[in-house]
Amino acid sequence: MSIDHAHWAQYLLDGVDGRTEVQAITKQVDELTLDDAYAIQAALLELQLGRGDRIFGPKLGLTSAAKQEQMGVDEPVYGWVLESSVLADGQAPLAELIHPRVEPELVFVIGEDLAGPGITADDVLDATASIVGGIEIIDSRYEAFSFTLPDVIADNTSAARVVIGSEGIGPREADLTTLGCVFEVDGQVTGTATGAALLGDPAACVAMLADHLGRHGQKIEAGWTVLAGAATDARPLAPGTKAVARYSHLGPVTVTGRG
Ligand code: OOG
Ligand code: MG
Repeated sequence: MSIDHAHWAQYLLDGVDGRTEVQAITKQVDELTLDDAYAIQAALLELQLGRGDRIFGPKLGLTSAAKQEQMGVDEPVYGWVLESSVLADGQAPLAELIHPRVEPELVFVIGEDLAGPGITADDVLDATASIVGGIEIIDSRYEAFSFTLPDVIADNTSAARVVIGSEGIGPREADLTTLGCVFEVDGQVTGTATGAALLGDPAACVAMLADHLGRHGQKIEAGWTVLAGAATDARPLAPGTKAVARYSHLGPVTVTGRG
């Protein structure tokens, strides 16, 4: 039976709008291919852009062993961050979210278009204006934050909110593979990693994203901001919880759960 992409996109958007968990799609259909999953994700993005939202940039997810092991999914995924999801003040509105978690992100601010296929890590550094730190607030729309690979792709890779640091560096000012991150939640270190935790090289992850978009007739556009994926596992964000990502070379980023 063929999959109704528009139907499942609306199903997931209802979960976002209603702040309610929904049952995984793969529990309700015989087969959900990765192509179907990305088609649902694209339909969901169209619904959100149709409401006047705009693309802040694409994201990678599940690019580290820490994340793949936490979620039980062993392949990277690609999704979209919307402008409306960027938090200027680091205050995460918990009343608008289901069961949010926080995770540190390496962020590429893109200066020139990157059109795949055939993009290399060097091409990514050439096209990058700056590297900054970030924290992503992910919020799977699925029950118990549990999903298979095609489910999480359809659900726009759990994207919910993001906080972007302000102090960055040029893309070749530091070796991104040894750039360090210490992630702290309420003063406790919950994870540490270097950039190499992201499939060996964060810039290579962004190259994979460019190739993925190229296969869909899209490119990474100048002016977009790209999340390369979390290098440590994600932690629950409760009222009053304060998460801090401290980076070597980059300014720190803080998120507080509000509400
Ligand atoms: C999927 C999103 C993963 C990352 O940085 O690995 C992600 C999830 O874990 O819910 O954004
Ligand atoms: Mg992430």
